[in-house]
Amino acid sequence: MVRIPDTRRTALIRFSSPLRSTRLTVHLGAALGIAFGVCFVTGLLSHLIQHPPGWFWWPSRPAGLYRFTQGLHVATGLATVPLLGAKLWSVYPRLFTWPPVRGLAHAAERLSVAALAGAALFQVVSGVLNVARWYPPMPFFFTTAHYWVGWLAVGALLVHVGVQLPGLRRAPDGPGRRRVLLAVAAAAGVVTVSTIGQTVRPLAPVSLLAPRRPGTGPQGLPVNRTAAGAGVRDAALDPGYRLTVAGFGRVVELSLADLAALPQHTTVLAIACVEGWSSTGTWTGVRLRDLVALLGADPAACTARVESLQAGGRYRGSDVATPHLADERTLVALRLGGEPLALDHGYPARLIAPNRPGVLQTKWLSRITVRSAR
Ligand SMILES: Nc1nc2c(c(=O)[nH]1)N[C@H]1C(S)=C(S)[C@@H](COP(=O)(O)O)O[C@H]1N2
Ligand SMILES: [Mo]
Repeated sequence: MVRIPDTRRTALIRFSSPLRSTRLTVHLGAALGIAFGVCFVTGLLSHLIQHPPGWFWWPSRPAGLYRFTQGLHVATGLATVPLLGAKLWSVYPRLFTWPPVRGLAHAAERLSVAALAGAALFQVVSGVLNVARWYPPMPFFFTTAHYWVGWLAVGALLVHVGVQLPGLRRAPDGPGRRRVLLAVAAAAGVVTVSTIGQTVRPLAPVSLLAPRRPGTGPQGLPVNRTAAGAGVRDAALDPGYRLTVAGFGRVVELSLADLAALPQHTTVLAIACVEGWSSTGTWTGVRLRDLVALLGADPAACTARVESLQAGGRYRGSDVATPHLADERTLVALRLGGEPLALDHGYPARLIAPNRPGVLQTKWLSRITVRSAR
């Protein structure tokens, strides 16, 4: 590895502004590393919950855990915006050092920095676009790209830290480090306070930058995809509607009146969207495990696939793992806030389960297929 002597390093970094110093860069890097680490782990968790490999197990309690981890994912991701900007500002003069490459090790180092900066920018920009649900600038499938570039960023980050750490033990300081760090911390604070209201209710009024707020929308809950958007209006309003529950060689067809005649339960649970917003509702309906029991099956030994009236689309169905299927708070909800579900919230019936991403809370249910777990 090529070591630049401290004096030269200082000279290179100082470039034009006296505020730049290696120690500032190190401190920004540490803050960025923590935010990035939390963002990566919570993002990985969200991915595993949505695409569970065989070894993965996710409980149904505590009910609000996913709401917390995904809120943290989006909040730490957004906090990296000012941190990343300041960090790039603090080192950008180095991009113009001459000669641009001093040997193989230096070339590898510069390449890893380019990969890191590129990946970090991609994650922040694509994440913000997804929160804003503005997809035209992303000609790829957001979830897959965001997931794999996350791994790329973490890999490049580890290389970067490994390369830089040995030379930073006595990083030279600059005069304005504290002021710059305070300014960056303040900027990160403003970003957090102005967006976290999308999931922390008391801060909703100052949530100027959050595209969605809890408490807005029909029945006081934001809508992710409308019935018209999903193309289910006619099927959902059809008086001949039946919910099919099938498995273990049996098929049960339930009308809305049949469902309403089964024991009703009420539970307070949040929709926690992967996009970072969340909102709490009071749901009433039939326990999923009671429907499974209609088939003569033991809910504690089953999983289920729930499907929507929606004909196509990635989110028309979801899998319910055993902990959620057996949980007494998991409902096929018919009512929200004491009234029949609004059409846009999944009328006539939707799934609502504790500790699950919003994307798995399938609306406009048409069929539940129950299988033995294993
Ligand atoms: N059938 C169906 N169900 C769905 C979706 C969908 O697109 N189709 N979107 C999901 C997503 S991403 C979220 S966040 C929640 C939002 O529920 P709400 O619109 O009632 O707030 O519904 C989920 N259920
Ligand atoms: Mo969502």
